[in-house]
Amino acid sequence: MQGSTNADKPLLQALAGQQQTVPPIWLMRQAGRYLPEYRAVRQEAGSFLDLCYTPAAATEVTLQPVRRFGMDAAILFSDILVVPHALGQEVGFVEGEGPKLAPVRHASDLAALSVDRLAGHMAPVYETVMRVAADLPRDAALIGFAGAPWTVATYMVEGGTSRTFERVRTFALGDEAGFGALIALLVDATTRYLIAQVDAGAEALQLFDSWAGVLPEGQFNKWVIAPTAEIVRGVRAVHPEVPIIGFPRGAGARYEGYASATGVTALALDETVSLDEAVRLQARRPVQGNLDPMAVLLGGRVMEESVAALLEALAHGPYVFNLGHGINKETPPDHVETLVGLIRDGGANRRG
Ligand code: 1CP
Repeated sequence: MQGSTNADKPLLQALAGQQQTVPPIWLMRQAGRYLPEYRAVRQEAGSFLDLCYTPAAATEVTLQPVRRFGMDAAILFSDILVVPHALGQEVGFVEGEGPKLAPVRHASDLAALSVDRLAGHMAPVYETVMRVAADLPRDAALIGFAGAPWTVATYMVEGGTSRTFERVRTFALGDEAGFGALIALLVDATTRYLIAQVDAGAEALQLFDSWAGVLPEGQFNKWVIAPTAEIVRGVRAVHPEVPIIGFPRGAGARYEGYASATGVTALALDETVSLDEAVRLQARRPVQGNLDPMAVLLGGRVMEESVAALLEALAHGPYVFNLGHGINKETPPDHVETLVGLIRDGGANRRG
């Protein structure tokens, strides 16, 4: 787009399987409330969803962490819940309470949802992708994303964040055909949405399956692995080269099976994955992660030692530095600045 190539972009090189002297770094939720400049734009924009659908404002907050910290990637500023919103579900974000959705509880509720509205609804999001792609420094990559069907379905069925997941779990267990129809709708919408993000300029994709860890084996195969595999196939049919990072948070011992069965390019590891296991997973594909977000919140020696251990274990193979989950909103921005310095200085020391 600006005459830059993968060779200029450490993130894309790492996702292509190349080990880097200094691993590329970005952080999940790197744009957000811990940054004062984000809070200022957020206040101007009105609601959180208005911010997601206003290209100038969304472009600005997408670029803020790249500007402030020199991150190796920008991640599109949006949310996983814009997909159910585009399908016709009522979605709102209540200050201090999180997302609230008019819940889908039965197969019959699906009649109100349609993928036909997706392209029009997402036009401002694709406009944001184009603007960010045009404004990004040439060595930084643009990551597009979506929620994976299981995780998006948890919000659609529970009507918001859940601790127990009893409604979505009993729907999935008790009416496999009905719940399967919801998942199929999400597979279709998510595949189209990701393809369009790449068309608009996204250079890598991440699928967030934040609640993958709550499912028992058979259900994990049905509602996490199979739909993700279908999305990966669908996106690759149109964009065979685009790297796809899978994040089945909490998958534990099932990370390897998830990676081999879905064909994702790289694995994002949550902070519960041990370094030994991370090294084993890295033997077969690039990995990303998995610093405990609490170590960055706390900063100081705990953060330094955790970073050193991660670099020692993972910087000898294809590796993208990141957290195991989103950054905590109370994190002081200067801890993030120190963190980026630790990665880059650590890499520089290893060079010599
Ligand atoms: O007040 C605000 O400004 C809203 C806070 C906020 C932000 C900054 C929400 C509400 N979403 C986002 C942005 C967001 N969400 C991004 C943007 C890019 C970036 O990373 O910088 C991304 C990738 C997401 C993804 C997302 N949204 C996930 C998957 C990752 C994860 O954290 O597990 C999930 C589960 C959501 C749902 C969501 N959005 C927002 C809230 C409060 C929640 C609920 C979280 C929960 O249930 O615990």
